[in-house]
Amino acid sequence: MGLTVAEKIIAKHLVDGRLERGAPIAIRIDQTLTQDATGTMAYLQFEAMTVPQVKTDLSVSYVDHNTLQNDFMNMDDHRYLQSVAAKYGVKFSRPGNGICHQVHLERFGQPGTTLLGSDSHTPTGGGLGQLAIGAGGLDVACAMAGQPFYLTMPQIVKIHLTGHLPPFVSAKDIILAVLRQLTVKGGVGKIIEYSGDGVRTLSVPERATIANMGAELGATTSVFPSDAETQNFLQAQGRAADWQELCADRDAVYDQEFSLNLSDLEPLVACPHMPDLVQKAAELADLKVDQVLIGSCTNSSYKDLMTIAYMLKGKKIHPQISLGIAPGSKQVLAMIAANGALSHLVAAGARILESACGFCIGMGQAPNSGGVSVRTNNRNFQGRSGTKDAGIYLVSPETAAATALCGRLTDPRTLNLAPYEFELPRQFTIDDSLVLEPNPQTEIIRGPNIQPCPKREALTETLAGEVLLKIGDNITTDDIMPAGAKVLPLRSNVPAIANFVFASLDPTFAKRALEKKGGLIVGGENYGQGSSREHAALAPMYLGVQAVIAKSFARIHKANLVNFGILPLTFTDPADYDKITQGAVWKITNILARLKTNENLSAESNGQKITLAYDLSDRDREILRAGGMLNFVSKL
Ligand code: MIC
Ligand code: SF4
Repeated sequence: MGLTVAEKIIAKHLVDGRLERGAPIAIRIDQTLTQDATGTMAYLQFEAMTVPQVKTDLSVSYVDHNTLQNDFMNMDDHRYLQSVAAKYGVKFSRPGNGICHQVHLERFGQPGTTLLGSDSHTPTGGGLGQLAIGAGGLDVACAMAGQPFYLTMPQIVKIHLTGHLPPFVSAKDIILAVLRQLTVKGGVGKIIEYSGDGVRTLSVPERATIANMGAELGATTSVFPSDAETQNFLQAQGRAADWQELCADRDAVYDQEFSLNLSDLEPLVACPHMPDLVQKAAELADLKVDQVLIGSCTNSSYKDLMTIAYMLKGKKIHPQISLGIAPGSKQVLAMIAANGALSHLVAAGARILESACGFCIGMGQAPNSGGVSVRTNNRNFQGRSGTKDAGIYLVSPETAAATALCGRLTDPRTLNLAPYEFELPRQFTIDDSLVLEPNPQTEIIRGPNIQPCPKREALTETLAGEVLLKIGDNITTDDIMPAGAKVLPLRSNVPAIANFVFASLDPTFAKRALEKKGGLIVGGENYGQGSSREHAALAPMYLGVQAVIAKSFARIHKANLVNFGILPLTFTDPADYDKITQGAVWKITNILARLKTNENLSAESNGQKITLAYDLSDRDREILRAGGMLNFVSKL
């Protein structure tokens, strides 16, 4: 039986388990990436492991999320990250060098290798044929310490692409079409693999856009084959030696198959407040828009910026629109500056923003109240932009540029422009001077904002806790642990950031949890979707949360809950969700014994009884019994 691309990479890296769907496996990790918002904790945890140097082939620490530097805290984090990277053998991509996923694709990703990143959009590397997976910071710290990454062997879904994109229809429209079909939970427990003649028509940055937003499907990762197009890209990045061919065998077996004819696609829009609420741009033509933002790890490549420069050249943006553009990397910015494309953007009226995550994570550019903001990034969760009642519409760069010109949401095909013929440069501008090489002699610098990672006690046999919060389906990690300019500077200070847990859903949560000395959270389907931020588990742990009972969980968040010793439990009968009311006290008994034998748990409140399940590997259950990963590894 033949193998898929993902199976080939996993087979080569398998250190434990069998290549069987649903089986627990462990894979060797070749490369890691971290970013500043998750990185400080990851390196504090790595330091606690007392490993002298990272054991991966390559580890890179990026600073891209928080570059506002409102006060000392932010720059303190940068200093800590720079010094800890140097000491332990990690390359350091300085602020200004660009967004981690864009830079990693350009300068470091390699077909056929594994990449583990403390950011949910790490799968961007799938555009190069790399098996790139997002995880919590602690899992990445373990990978840097030389441990394998443990996961459940995902199902593999094939999306067969045929045809070619019509003019002004873009890679973003492909992934929006996939999201419309599969929804934000359609990818949970799955790897999405792209194949077919249509793949050949897509450049690596376009493939990366699609793989990037596979995160919004909840997928473990997405992966493209590595072909002649991949070779061209790597060659143009001066990295011809990093290329290897990689494609699925003809008789590879998939768990699900879909096909998509690119020639039939049209410009699409994800409407507020979920990336899968997809409509045709043409259907929203009456929507008046206040702001357009182009950038983020989804759509800030050289191709994206050249395309919008072509569309805006010689024109002025609509007077009602504020247009912000953040090129994804220093390389992109340097190239559009050198070839004059930047001047077209500036002349059209764009505000040029730093090459960083910026608006995508609510670090500036919050829309006006009740505003309509059309953006090229990947998440439009309510409030993430910094303005709770704003509506965020996710689109391609082409649709964004057309909208900036017209002031209303505009299908770019209606501008009747001649098609833009993009050609991949034969040689990208290469200047890695903002990537610092390690130096083990470096002394680590810790400002007052750098606080140690808290631990918890080992699990007890019985747990009794009040239901502190009962919430519905698709709760995101942005709901659990908001980001934005106020909260992000506290990522290295868990006691301080814990005050903001569930702040936008229930501002009293943190206070109540502390007063009650912890308790339980009850959620619906797909609890914890979105970002990989482990603070969405770590901060609740600090507040004493002992278990989350939900209808189902998103992959990365579930792993983070286990890492921090919080039980991720599910209902055996979904109707039991209705039996639990906020404020009630539930008691769960025989926990240690049942986790050991992998049996369901019984919970009881005022004479009512329910049975709770969990889907955890032997190792996960041991980690929970120990009270989390840090206790678990210290016992090894
Ligand atoms: C995001 O897009 O939500 C982030 C910010 O990049 C996060 C990481 C974080 O919260 O630090 C992610 O996607 O993992
Ligand atoms: Fe940064 Fe946004 Fe990408 Fe997250 S999704 S890595 S915040 S650009």
